[in-house]
Amino acid sequence: MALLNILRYPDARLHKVAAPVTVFDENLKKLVADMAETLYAVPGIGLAATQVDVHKQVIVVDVSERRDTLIVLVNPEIVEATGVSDIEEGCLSVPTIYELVERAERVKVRAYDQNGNAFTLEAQGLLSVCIQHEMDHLKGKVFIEYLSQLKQQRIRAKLAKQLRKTA
Ligand code: K1U
Ligand code: ZN
Repeated sequence: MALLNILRYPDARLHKVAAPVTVFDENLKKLVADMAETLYAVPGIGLAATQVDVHKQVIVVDVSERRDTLIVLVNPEIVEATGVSDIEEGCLSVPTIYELVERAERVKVRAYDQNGNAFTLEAQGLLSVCIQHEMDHLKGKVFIEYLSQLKQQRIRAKLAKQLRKTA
């Protein structure tokens, strides 16, 4: 297994649109294993393949307290969305920024696991918000792009300042 490098906003590669997975092979299993290892090491509660510069529709999520309930979503599709959530979001690609984004409170998601088995998942609360956030990454959208231009400008300035400090 290997730890993967996570792209940082405003890297243009975060805006690439991920392609559906068509082959469920050993390469896909290795990608999922590496993404899971990276998720637990960082740590985060979700990671999309886009964030590690792999432009395939693959997501790993674990919102459990014991960090022992990994969910793998390949080619995820939201088939039902209800309610409005008010959970603040963070992003491993936009460190130190936490913002509220309007999301559905509950989603029903159809997806495949890394072995090609289809399943349906009903999610609510943090799991629901996390899945929606990760699915946006697969579409090339970063959560701060829901915010006003002024807020986005301030965030970009803050991130640039952080980068100068660590350089
Ligand atoms: O996509 C990402 O960058 C991961 C992101 C997911 C997310 C968090 C909160 C709401 C929606 C989506 C993160 O995991 S940020 C880190 C984080 O929230 C966390 C890290 C360790 C323990 C608990 C939470
Ligand atoms: Zn993110």
